[in-house]
Amino acid sequence: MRSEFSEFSELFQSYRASFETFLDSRTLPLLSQRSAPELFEAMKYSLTAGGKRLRPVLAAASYGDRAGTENSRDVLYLGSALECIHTYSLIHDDLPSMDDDDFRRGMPTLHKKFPESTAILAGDALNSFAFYLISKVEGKNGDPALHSDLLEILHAGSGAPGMVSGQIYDLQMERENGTAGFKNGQDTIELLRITHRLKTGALIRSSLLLGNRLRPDWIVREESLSGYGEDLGLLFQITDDILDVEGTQESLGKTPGKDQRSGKITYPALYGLDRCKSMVKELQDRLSETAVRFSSSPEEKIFFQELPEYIGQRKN
Ligand code: GRG
Repeated sequence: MRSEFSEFSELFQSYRASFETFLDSRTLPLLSQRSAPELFEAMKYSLTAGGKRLRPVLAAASYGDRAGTENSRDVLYLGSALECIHTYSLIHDDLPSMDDDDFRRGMPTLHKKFPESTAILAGDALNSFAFYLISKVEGKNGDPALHSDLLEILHAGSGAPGMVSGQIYDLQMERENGTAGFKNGQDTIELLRITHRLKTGALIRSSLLLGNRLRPDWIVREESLSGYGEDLGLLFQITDDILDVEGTQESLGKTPGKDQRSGKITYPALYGLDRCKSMVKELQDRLSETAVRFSSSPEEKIFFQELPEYIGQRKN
C-alpha cells in the first residue's frame, strides 16, 4: 500500500513537471521576444538552474488541477510569474551589496557568470515580466475583478508590502547587529518574526492565494489558506536557518554557515537548535490541522497535510 507521503511526492512531482514543460514551451519563448540576447541568456541561466519550484507548485496545488490541461494554463502563467519573482530575488540577494554569495543551487551565482550589471538588470527584467504574465491569464465566466486581484496579491507578496520590506529589515538587522533601535530581547524576536513573515512568508502566502483566486469558491477558502501560508512561511524560514547551521555545501548548493559568520540574528541564534526543532514540530502539527479546514478533495488534503513534513525535512 502506498503511504500518504509517497502520494504527496507524486502530486508534487506532477505539479512540478507540468510547470517545467510550460516554462520551456511558453514562458521562455515569451521572455526571449524582444529581449537583448545577453539579457535573455542571463535570465534563462537563473530560471533554469534547478530549484524546487515550490511557489508554482503551491499555486497549482491551491488551484487543485494537476493535469496541465488548457484549463490549468492560467495557473501555469501564475506559477511562472512567481518563479520569475523568486528568481529575481535570489539574483539580487546574492549580489555583493547584499549577501555576496558565489554559489546558488550548486552553480556560480549570476554575477559570477555574467557582469554584475547584467545580473542586476536580469533581476529587474524578471520582476517586471512577472507582472506582464498576469495579462496572459484568461479566467473564466468574465470575472471583472480577477486581474486586479491577481496583481494586488502578487504585489503584496513581492513588493514593498512584502518581500522587499522584509529584505530591508534583514539587511538593517545585520548592519545594526539586531539592535536596530530595539531595546530588549523581546523586540529583537518581534523584528525577526516580522522580517521573515515579509521576506520569505509573504511570497509563499501569495503563491497559495494566487492559485486559489482562480477557483469559483475562492472567497470561502481565502482566510484559512492565508493563515496556512503564514505558518508555512515561518516553517520554511526556521528550516532554512537550521540548514544554514547543519547543512553542507554539497547538500545546500550554496555556502553554509554564513549566518553565524556574519553575526546574523536567526532563529537558531536566538532560541538554540533544540528549541528550533520543537518549533518546527509545533508548526507542522498546526499546519496539518489547518489543512483539513480548507481542503476540498482527498488529494488536496493529502498534499497540504504532508507538505509541512516535506518542508521540515528538506535538505536544500
Ligand atoms: C533582493 C528584494 C530581494 C529580496 C530577497 C527571498 C530573499 C529576499 C532572499 C533569499 C535569501 C534566502 C536564502 C532566504 C531564505 C528563504 C529562501 C527564499 C530560500 C530559497 O528558496 P527555495 O529553497 O529555493 O525555494 P530554490 O532554489 O529551491 O528555488
